[in-house]
Amino acid sequence: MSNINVAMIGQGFMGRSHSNAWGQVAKFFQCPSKPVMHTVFGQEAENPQAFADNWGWQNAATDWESVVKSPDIDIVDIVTPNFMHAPPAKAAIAAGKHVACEKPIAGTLAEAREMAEAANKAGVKTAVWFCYRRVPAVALAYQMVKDGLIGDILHVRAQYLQDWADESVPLVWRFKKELAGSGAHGDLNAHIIDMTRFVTGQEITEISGAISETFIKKRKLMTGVASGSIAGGLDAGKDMGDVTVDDTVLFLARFSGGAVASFEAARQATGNQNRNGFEINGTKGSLKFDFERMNELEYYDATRPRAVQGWTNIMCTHAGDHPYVANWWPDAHLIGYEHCFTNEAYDFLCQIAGQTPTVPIPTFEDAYQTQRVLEAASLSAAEKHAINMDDVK
Ligand code: SOE
Repeated sequence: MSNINVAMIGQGFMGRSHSNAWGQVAKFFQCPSKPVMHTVFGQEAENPQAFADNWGWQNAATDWESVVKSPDIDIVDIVTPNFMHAPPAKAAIAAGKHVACEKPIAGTLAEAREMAEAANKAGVKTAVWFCYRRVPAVALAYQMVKDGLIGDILHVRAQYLQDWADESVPLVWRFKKELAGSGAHGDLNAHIIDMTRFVTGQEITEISGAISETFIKKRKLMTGVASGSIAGGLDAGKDMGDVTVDDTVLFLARFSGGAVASFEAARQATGNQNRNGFEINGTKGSLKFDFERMNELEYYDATRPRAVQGWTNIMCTHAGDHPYVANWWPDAHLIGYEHCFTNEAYDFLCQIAGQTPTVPIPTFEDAYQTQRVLEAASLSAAEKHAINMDDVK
């Protein structure tokens, strides 16, 4: 098996989940090439050598420009905060590398468009880590919809609710528009826009209305952590820094197949720690998913005799019937959040090798379509009117 050298740009929470994925994938999957954890980039203040030593990266670097151009590197994987997605991605594409990037692909629509156009022109393979497509239950929902098991889709109800962003959280990069692009909207609605586009196989054609709110308008500055001090630097000299992004965005939409939809992203939805999910109602049945019960998919089969119709709870852990699980554990031994990243690392290696991934991978072009919806919803909330997606390029 040939080696394929990976460089990761960034560290942090996603750096840990991606390092785990690149280190595990060849152990659990028959990969078309063996990923080598070649180099990790981090800022001096983040001690990339300690990170490399802990996670098994062969080299550490503090100069991402040279890393992405290195002839030793085949794949560049970007896990930096949103404002630092486009520069390394465009440089890596220009150097002919295959590029994977965390979501949302960019902080702005213009950057997302530039990244997609550059990738299309260069002909390199790209992937965006919308990891929830690779939850077996979500991949099963995709297959069930594709097989017509719930008929024509009428309603899509999606929410991604968290409750970590209370007043104790200091002003980190996620709360600054210059660094994140948006708040819960780009962080969480991005996931459910991608997930519902994936499961339904349809595009959003209209944003019918939207609302955005920032409940906590100022936060304590923090220093010492690179991304945090960057955020703090934008408010240097003050005790409290201004939050310049949303805490929650809700919007209504229409899908190309005629369904109506509601989306809600929130970071102070007390009691919902990582409640990412959907309910999709069709003419022949319905599907319900809740990431806090990520191994399960609920299915209502309306073709059954009315007397015995009811919600069925499918434990999506049966090898051969449910995607990915044959590579993990026996029935009901369950998988977790980190397995979705390893599943995606495998599918990206397949995509690069010209093989078909288990389920479609969101490329930069695909993620640009999600970014268009994010932008349209933000415009709708700001201008307080419906937005036709044809008007958002
Ligand atoms: C924080 O909201 C976060 O880490 C997101 O950025 C991730 O994309 C999501 O998978 C978990 O929550």
